[in-house]
Amino acid sequence: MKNLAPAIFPPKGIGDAKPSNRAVLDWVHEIATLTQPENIFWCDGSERENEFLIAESLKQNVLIELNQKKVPGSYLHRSNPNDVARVEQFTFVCTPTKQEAGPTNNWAEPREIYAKLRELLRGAMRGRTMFVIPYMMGPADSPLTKVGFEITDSKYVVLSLRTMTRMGEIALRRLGDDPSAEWNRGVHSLLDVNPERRFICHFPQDNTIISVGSGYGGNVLLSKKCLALRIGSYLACKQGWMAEHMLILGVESPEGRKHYVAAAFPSACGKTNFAMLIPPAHFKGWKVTSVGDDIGWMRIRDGRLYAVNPENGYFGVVPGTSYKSNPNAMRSIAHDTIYTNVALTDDGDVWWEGKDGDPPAHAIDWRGNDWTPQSKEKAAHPNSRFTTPMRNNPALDPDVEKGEGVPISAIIFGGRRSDTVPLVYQAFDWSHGVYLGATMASETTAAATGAVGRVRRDPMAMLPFCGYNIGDYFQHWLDIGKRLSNPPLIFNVNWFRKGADGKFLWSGFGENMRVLKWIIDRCEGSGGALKSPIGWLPSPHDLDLAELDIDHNAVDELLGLDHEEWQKEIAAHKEFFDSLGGVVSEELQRQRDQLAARFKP
Ligand code: OXD
Ligand code: MN
Repeated sequence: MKNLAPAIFPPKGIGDAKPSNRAVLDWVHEIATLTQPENIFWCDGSERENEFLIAESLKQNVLIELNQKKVPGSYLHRSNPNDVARVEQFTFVCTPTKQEAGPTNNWAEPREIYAKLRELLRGAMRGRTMFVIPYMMGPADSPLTKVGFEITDSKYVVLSLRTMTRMGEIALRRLGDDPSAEWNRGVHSLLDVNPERRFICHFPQDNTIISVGSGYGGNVLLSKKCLALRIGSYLACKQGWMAEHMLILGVESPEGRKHYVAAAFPSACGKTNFAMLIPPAHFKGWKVTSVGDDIGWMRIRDGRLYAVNPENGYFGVVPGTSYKSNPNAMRSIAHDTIYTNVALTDDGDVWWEGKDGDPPAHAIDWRGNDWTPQSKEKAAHPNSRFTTPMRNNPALDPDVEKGEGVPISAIIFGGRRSDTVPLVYQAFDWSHGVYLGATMASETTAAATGAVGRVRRDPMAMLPFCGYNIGDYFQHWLDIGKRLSNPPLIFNVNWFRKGADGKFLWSGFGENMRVLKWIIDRCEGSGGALKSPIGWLPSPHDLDLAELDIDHNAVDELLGLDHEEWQKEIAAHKEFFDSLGGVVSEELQRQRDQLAARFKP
């Protein structure tokens, strides 16, 4: 087997930040005995450690140095071409009974899969360094904050977690020495990066994750999808809070009135773009700030939902990112960024499809091959990524570190739908809003392996991330609503509706401010709307469309309801609920019956 991650031997003072918590030490000892690494590297998250690991990664070709004048502090990583996206088919929720994992998760019996993983991990780190990474998810003083440890044999993981989490000493301090304290155990090994030995396994009852055989971020940065969403959602249900696949943004009016909004869109549907939206010139004085671009943890306080972003950085989709589509993302990734699977230009810069300017005459593509604009292959992989600190974002919200979180006025659901679903509408109440979330659907993207462009139901954008029975998850949403005296209003948006010519009807990006403004108006009780069978719909004059180049027919189409399409949609909702095998509560079934009844003359 090719040695994918040869051991490194750090100088004194690096790699020796051994934690003092007995439970952690015992666990590390157990994993080291099993995997037999050459040495153990105890990460402290310091600058010195980071510099050392970057230097070693450059030597071992884990990173390629970019032109430091063009993209200071930035590097390129190429993952194995067989390993470029999340692998939902190899992702498991391992609960004592299949019923606890529910109908939407792959399930494995814990004892059997532990035994299988143990065999795969036996001796897997021979000749390699085992890194032990302490990290914290959430602001330092938040009651929602969780501590995790990731053991890994990948330097790319260490360097990425340093950006994506609050890593090192800060996490050790938060954990303390109590051996019974709650913390997540994450074990990752590249093994031989073979799809046949690739498993991403979650053990919610043990607060444990084991990921083998992959080096791709979504499968191996265990803080993110694995802890903050799959294990997080399980803990949230047990402990009475919410872990959601949501961006969080702040919107401030020229008069200084501020609202926070959380929005759940499936992977690669524009969460990062929406979180970093820059209002068009017409909205002079309006400000949008980002709290988070992917994950929101929310808890109840004074009858309202308050949210924190558990993450510390962005792991965003690169292709299509430009100064036109997302200037704040471009500024964020202009320095101190790890790029994965983008193209390398001859002058050491990075390039991807959709970047501003002309394509380079020659580049090295994401696989390491020569590329020219005439090449049939894409230069950057469609799911190529940037890993960048949230501090790089010029529009970072000032309250991002606030432990109590930010109060949420509205929750938005959305997906990629060419037809049927209008640009925006509002649920009648919380339960109806839960129904909107539970039945949302989207055309699939390159963020996961498999067919692209197929409409699939993706409840609350959590289909691949809900770590327990989806029926219990829906019920948790309904129960949370009952505890809120001042619940957020719930909306559904669709930026992706197409006209008969197959072209998008809505220009999206910054212009989404117009939709956001209507949402904020509704939160303030001032926005107009018409009652429709699916919820409150704006009429064209309820949206501020001034100075927007769009014709009336397109607006009518964007806001229109086609009854025939909706009959199909309602049938698809029924089919989806039926496919879940009886786990959907009567309350949501009733919502569907009421929706169908509202379409009857
Ligand atoms: C992501 C995803 O990487 O949702 O955020 O796939
Ligand atoms: Mn995501």
